[in-house]
Amino acid sequence: REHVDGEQLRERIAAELARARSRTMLLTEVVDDADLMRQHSPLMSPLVWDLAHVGNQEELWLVRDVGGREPVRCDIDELYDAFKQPRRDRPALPLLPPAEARAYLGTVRDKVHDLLDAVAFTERPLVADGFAFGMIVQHEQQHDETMLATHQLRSGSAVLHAPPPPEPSVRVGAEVLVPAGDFMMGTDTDPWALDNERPAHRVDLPAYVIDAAPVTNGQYAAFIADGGYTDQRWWSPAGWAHRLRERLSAPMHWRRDGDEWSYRRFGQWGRVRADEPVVHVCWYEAQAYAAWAGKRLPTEAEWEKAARWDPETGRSRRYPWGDDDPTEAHANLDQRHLRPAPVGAYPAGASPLGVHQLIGDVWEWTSTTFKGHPGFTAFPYREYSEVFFGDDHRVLRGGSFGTDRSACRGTFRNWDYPIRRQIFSGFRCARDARPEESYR
Ligand code: AVJ
Ligand code: FE
Repeated sequence: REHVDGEQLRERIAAELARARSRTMLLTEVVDDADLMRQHSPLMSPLVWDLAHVGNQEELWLVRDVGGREPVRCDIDELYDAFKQPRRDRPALPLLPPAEARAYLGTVRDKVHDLLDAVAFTERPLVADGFAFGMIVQHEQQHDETMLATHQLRSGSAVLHAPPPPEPSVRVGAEVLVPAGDFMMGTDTDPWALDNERPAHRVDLPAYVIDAAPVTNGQYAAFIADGGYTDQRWWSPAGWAHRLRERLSAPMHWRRDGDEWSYRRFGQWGRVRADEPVVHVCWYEAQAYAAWAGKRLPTEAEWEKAARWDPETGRSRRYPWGDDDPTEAHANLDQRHLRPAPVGAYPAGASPLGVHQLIGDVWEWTSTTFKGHPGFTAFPYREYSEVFFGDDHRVLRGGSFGTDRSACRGTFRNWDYPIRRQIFSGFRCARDARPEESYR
């Protein structure tokens, strides 16, 4: 483990906690109390549940566990336990009203600052390199992305506004060949990496070809225009059944306007832009598109090798551009723009092989079901990821415009059911390399 000076670490933690909290506040201050208490979709919690849940997790892990302090209030643990309360039932719970929830978050945060001053970053795994604090920062930021998805489902006028992302500054090719060979997947060294990203392990892959950019609205509209949604050939049996049941005919939030598609984004209708990555598609739609295009979804390992493998040194890096943390020039993250950026907008974020926009813009579906890496150990709790291992969930990679940089890196793993599309999900395609391509 890298040695980090305690004072510097304390400052970094305080800054990251503050950054997460200002986003939480923004997302919950732009609507009134009635709106915060309302359920905008049975898929989502009322925003006021996420709000107090963020404070409750911070209390459980930092105040009680790391700090060994007296509970702030144990009477609400059950209410904000995601496993005891299914999302659809949360609006009926006796939740803390917004003012009380905000006061609770403030009390917990004051205690956290108090214990942060006193904590020794010993080798105890929970506190080494400030791990528990990093986990809580990422937890709050993940709920901020969930709250942003709730905002996208909310009806009524627009309350969130952001400047548009940068325009394209380079032309991006169609595909990139990744040569055969092994690479290091996962990590042992990233101090705030979560349990499912560990341990690092070698994975050998045959040569493959991956799209240089996420599939765009223009490409996806061509699939629709070609009858992609009504041609069973492209769909898996489960995907076809789901398509019929839900009458899917376009990405979520799309509407036909004469010859064009429009799209409702955070309460405002606008034209679908052809060069922007498609978002709000489920895994079944992504899989059908890939089949129609004569390709397939990348495996999770293929995605990660494209994002991290440095052909020059053979090393795996933290990000496509290297080991440095993301800046505004690298990727569309941090809810800065509230929409995916057109392809070609982030040349500085490309990988050495020329794969663009792997980080940010849209979460990318992979063909892989969510399992532990070989040698996985749950830490610090089974309910973060281990209880979701199995065949039910597909892995998504790379983060979206709604993801914070603290909860996004080349090893970061997200997962969801293959029917879900209220998340900021898109995809890119891959295919096996043809023999004449791999021996160039
Ligand atoms: C990793 C995004 C699937 O939101 O369900 C939040 C993150 N875990 N609270 C989720 C999480 C516990 C999780 N995802
Ligand atoms: Fe949570």
